[in-house]
Amino acid sequence: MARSKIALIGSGMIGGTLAHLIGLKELGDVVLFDIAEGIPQGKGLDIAQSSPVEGFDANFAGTNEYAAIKDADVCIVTAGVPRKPGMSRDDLLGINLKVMEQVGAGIKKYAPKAFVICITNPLDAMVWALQKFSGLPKTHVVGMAGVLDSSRFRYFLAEEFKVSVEDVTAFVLGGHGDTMVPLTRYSTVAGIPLPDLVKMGWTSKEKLDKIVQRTRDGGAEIVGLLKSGSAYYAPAASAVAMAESYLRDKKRVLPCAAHLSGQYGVKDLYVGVPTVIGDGGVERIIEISLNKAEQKMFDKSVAAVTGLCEACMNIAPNLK
Ligand code: A3D
Repeated sequence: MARSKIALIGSGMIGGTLAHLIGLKELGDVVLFDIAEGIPQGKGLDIAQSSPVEGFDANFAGTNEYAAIKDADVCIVTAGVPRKPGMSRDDLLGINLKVMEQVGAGIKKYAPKAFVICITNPLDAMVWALQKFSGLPKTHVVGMAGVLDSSRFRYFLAEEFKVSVEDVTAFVLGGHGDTMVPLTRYSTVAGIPLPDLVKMGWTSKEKLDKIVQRTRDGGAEIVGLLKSGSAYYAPAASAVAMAESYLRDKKRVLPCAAHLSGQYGVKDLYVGVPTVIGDGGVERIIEISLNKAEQKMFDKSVAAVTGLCEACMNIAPNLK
């Protein structure tokens, strides 16, 4: 059976890390695409030269031509610019929207059957625009944010409770931004919900609130430390988990920015919700019931995403 073909549109910090992880996991052959000449070719060659040491088989092709992504099974999009300290994700909107138009046209022409995972920020608006520009089915265009946000939440909780990260599950809803909604009552240690752990004296409500806020600010914390660019190891690992669930039909339950057509009372918008990802793409959207406080936070998050999509339509009226 032929290996899967995975196209990485954007070969910067996340793109290069994606290529390396895909090789290590033997998920398929990789095409690294970028407008910068030499970068995708150099990264591809460098990673290929690590394969004899690590013992994995995969081809790595670097390119500046969209034709090279022809018939890709999966496209992971990181093309665009990342944040610098002091910038919000939304400050990237104008530049990255133009990039999404080019990327959407390239995917439409050469890889219309691909499962597309968008990472470019501001995520919820960019994935929405990418779906429209590419015209691919909504089940096959999805945004990576929730896996990363919940992974950050899980890591902070494991650190607080001094337990393995493996035994912590976390639930994050809403847009990828300051309005994201980490849901404590759906987050657990080995099945014990966080509010119960507070009652058991494992932590306090105040400490939990701080962890929730640190999760919301997780991206900015890394941007502040790196000073140029944003996080890339954890974002790449998160997108690879989504690609793997699709390629291996694992049907994992993963929080993703998915197209909503009435679920949670939201129409024609991409917002972070729990999904099932299998070989049909986003096969299911899981609707959980929210209490009043959670619904209020979710509504605020949806309003922020709506505002960003409206800003996109003002720049690119063909998105309407
Ligand atoms: P970076 O290392 O700058 O890589 C971006 C690459 O895109 C560069 O190599 C550029 O040359 C390339 N590029 C620019 N314009 C185009 C174009 N028109 N066509 C093809 N390639 C192009 O950034 P990065 O890899 O660190 O981050 C990539 C994106 O991911 C940024 O928008 C970040 O804000 C975003 N990001 C999102 C998350 C989420 O959780 C959603 C997390 C971290 C970063």
